[in-house]
Amino acid sequence: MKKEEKEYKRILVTSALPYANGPIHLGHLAGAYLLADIYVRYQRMKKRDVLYICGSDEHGVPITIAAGKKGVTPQEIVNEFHFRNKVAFEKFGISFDYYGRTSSKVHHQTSQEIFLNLHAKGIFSKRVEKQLYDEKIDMFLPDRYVKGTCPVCGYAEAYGDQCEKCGSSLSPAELIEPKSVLTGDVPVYKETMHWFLPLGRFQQRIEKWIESKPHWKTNVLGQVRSWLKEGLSDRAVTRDLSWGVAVPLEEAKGKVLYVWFDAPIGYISATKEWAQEKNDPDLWKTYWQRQDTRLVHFIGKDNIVFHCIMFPAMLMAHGDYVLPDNVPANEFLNLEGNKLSTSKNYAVWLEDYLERFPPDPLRYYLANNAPETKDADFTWQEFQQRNNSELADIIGNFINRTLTFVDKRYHGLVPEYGEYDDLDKTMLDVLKKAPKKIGLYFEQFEFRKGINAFMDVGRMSNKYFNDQEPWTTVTKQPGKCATTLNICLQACRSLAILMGPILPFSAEKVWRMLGLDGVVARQLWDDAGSPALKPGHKLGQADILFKKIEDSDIEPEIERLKKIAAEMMERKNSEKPVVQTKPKISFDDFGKIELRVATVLEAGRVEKTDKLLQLRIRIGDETRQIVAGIAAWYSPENLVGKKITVIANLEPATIRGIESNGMLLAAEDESGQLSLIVPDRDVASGAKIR
Ligand code: B3M
Ligand code: ZN
Repeated sequence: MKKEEKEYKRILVTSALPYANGPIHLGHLAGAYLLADIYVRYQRMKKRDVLYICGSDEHGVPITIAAGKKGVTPQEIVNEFHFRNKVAFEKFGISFDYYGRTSSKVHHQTSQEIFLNLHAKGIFSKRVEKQLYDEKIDMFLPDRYVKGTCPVCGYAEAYGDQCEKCGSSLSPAELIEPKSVLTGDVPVYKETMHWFLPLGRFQQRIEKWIESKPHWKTNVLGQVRSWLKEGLSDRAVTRDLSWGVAVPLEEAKGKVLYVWFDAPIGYISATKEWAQEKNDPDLWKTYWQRQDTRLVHFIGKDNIVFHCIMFPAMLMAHGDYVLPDNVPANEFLNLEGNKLSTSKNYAVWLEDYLERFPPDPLRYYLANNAPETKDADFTWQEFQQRNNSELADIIGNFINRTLTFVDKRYHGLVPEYGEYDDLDKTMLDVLKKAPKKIGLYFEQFEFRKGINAFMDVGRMSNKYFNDQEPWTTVTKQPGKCATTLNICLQACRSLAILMGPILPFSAEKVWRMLGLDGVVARQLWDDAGSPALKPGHKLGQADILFKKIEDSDIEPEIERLKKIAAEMMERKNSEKPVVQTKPKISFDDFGKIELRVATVLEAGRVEKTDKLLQLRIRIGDETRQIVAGIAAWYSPENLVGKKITVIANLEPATIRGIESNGMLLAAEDESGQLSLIVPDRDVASGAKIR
């Protein structure tokens, strides 16, 4: 939807702060960085006041896990990857104005100030919670530090926050036989105090604010509205961890701020550091505390709730801050048809890419194949094809044939133009309209359309060259030929400006080949529409703009990924349970299990999951509630009245906050098909199974 135009004096753009626990890969670029950079470069060429902020997210459990795996401290791991990622982004042309880091002093101070501001206003609620605690190392265990059996699918290696096999999001309390990842010990429950952000208190304000954003991308609005529909619950903003921003309260010694509380504040602290570098320490307030700032967060879809609900709630509670004008979140990028897996090295790392290819072909392919509204897939073959038959054959070819023709026939000088014929006028009109047409797409975050519109200018330029046949008119109608090549040179200059945000390195190269001073990045975007090359202007040296990519350049990469994908598939299959996966038990052990026939009285979906159903069942004259991971196979309405079989004497478990008092029996085969185990004759509910 179009948005009503509000007058903004400046634009503040952020990209999600990447965890400094590993290198940058294509999925990062396609998610939160490349499109943001195109947007920012375009806005700069529109001569708007735009500030582009990012930095390393250096706290949180991902960092401590990575440090633990490498046997280094969290500070050492973030130091390594903060600088590696900063350099890789720069080489790829991601033009941050400032790239900060959340382990900085300014960030810790800013986070603590904001926490104390909310605390002083009584925003937080405090609650004593029981958390899993590893007595051997005297440490509370964050969710990722607990492993156990998934209550939904029985996978023995599920984490406390998620089961990687069936995808269910879990809490440590739901795991069966939880174990500490650090010591293997069985953790105990220990009481601990935490501070909570009562998001429910901001539900109405956030709903009203979101409803004022009908122009947001549907994938973002869809996710936010489903969170709001379920009702916002309290979010813990403190953790019992040693690595992070210390909670600035006497009574909270040993606790740190939840990483998703401090990380978005990283945008603010990085802006403060930027302002300090500008020797104008208060300048950050102009961007963050003036309502005529347009704030745009570029993120991946897994960060929507934090940028559209939690961080705005914090800023609303604090007051004084602008709220995001837009959060154009991208979906995910897959790789050769499979999900990226950094742990299995099933990824294309930016540093590796840059050792073998220039940045622009990847910028072009990733931006033109971006997961703007649905997941996208990167293949090396298509990368090669986009470079060779689009960049090289359309843009590179047109510019090269124009420059070599002028070099040969006009000694490298822009020829004088004469009378314009219809084809000339059409071509000049295409150039005139291009900046507005492409610019509008970029303003609306429709980058694929904007890039296609740019390529259309290249296609029409080639067509114009062919239709005017300068290789014939050069002898038969020299005046016409001169006009044709004059207009082709104007088109080359327009293309250089229009490719500026997308292909910044190639744009500067074309600018130099045209013998022009200055840099494309400082040109006025709208100038792409006017023919500014003067007759007699001396061109620079023509050169190949886009080198063709050969099969031999990409085959090793394709083979490497194929091998890893095969290993992942092999591992997945090998996880398939053989007939006997558990130790033998005695008849007496089996006798302890109480198996009964039950009748389903009611059935319903469990909110926020697509795997779980909540059933009210009758066993004889007793009714009870159980939760079952069968939603992918059975709809609730088809279960009412059905006779099923259950384990009636299982310890109750709490699954997604719902007490489950028993477990139904179902069989799942290798193909993933699942069937309930049901009596094949009509026996009464409560019937004993023996
Ligand atoms: N560090 C990146 C992620 O979830 C996370 C973003 C923080 S933005 C404030 O992959
Ligand atoms: Zn599972």
